[in-house]
Amino acid sequence: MPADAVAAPRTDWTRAEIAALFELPFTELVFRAAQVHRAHHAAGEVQLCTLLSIKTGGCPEDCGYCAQSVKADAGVEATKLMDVRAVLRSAAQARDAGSKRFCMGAAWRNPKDRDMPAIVEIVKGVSGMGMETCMTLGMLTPKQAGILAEAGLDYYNHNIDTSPERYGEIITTRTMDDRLETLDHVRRAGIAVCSGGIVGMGETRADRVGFVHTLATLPRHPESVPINALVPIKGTVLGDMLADTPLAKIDDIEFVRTVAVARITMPLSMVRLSAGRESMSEATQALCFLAGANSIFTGDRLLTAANAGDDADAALFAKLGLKPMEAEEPLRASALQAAE
Ligand code: SAM
Ligand code: DTB
Ligand code: SF4
Repeated sequence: MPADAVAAPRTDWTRAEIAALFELPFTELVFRAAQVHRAHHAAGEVQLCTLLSIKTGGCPEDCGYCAQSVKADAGVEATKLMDVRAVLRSAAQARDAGSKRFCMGAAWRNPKDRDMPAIVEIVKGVSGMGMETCMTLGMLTPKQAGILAEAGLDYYNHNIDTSPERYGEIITTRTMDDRLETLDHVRRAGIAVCSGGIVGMGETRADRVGFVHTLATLPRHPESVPINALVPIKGTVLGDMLADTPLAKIDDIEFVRTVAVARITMPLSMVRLSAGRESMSEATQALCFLAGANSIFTGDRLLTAANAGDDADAALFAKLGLKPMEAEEPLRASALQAAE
């Protein structure tokens, strides 16, 4: 195993170094990423996460990719926060189906303080079932992050989505700095960070470099890095734009390159092959697993969009000889501590 495959995680990556990784011959890049993956993770295992939308639609933010924004006309009905018991019933089903992590998303700019008691009850209830908990509720104050930590929340998902340069073209109702501030509150509260973004929004490779660079130079790498391929939804700004220019869809090889560069630059993190698998070939997904992706969302629905579905995933895992990850690797948790 080459020394750089087992090197401690670095947070001083330069954009030039990251650009140079993207420019490697494809097979060389994937080979290096696979070496890094094997040095730090059980490479034949993939973490299965279940996603539930606990509050759908009617979101005041204007994220150009999202069907849940009030600015979108994607036919998503706005709902209130789900009843706590209904969330817990859904979590119990996920646990019985073998899921180890339950991720809950709300279409909010930020939670209101009056929402927090129900959120706390949900976190305690799902944790009590023996599953890891993850929530994505929008921006948080330091106090709200503290309340979630106290309730026992394991992970908070808050994506930076794209490069700092491109951010303002995709979302105008908040800034990248707002996003980074919430990540800081989450980190300081002692909750593990889940942060990634979306590729295939018509960005340049330089944007993909800037996106990975922002994550890989955070004071500490996110424990989970979701890489979403844009699901182009009719009625959203980006969905409609891409429908008119079909060639704008992200090239599969460039998508795999992004996964590989995330794996090399953030060796200890879980890299999640997130949205977009439903329209991805088995071969592309296999390349992503080879390039170091080791987590997926299961089930036939993401938040509003379709997902690959359990039958398709079971068939793919059988074909590739992959196994569901039993629990988070202790090696990783202790190594992350050591890297502090
Ligand atoms: N409102 C919260 C927020 O924005 O942080 C949580 C929910 S939001 C839907 C979670 C993430 O889903 C977004 O940050 C984005 O990265 C991803 N996402 C949303 N719509 C998507 C789409 N059409 N294709 C791919 N990823 C998408
Ligand atoms: C993430 O990065 N991807 C998930 C999760 N975090 C919350 C959400 C994907 C949403 C895809 C579009 C939809 O279902 O509306
Ligand atoms: Fe709202 Fe999140 Fe969708 Fe943006 S991504 S519109 S914040 S639900």
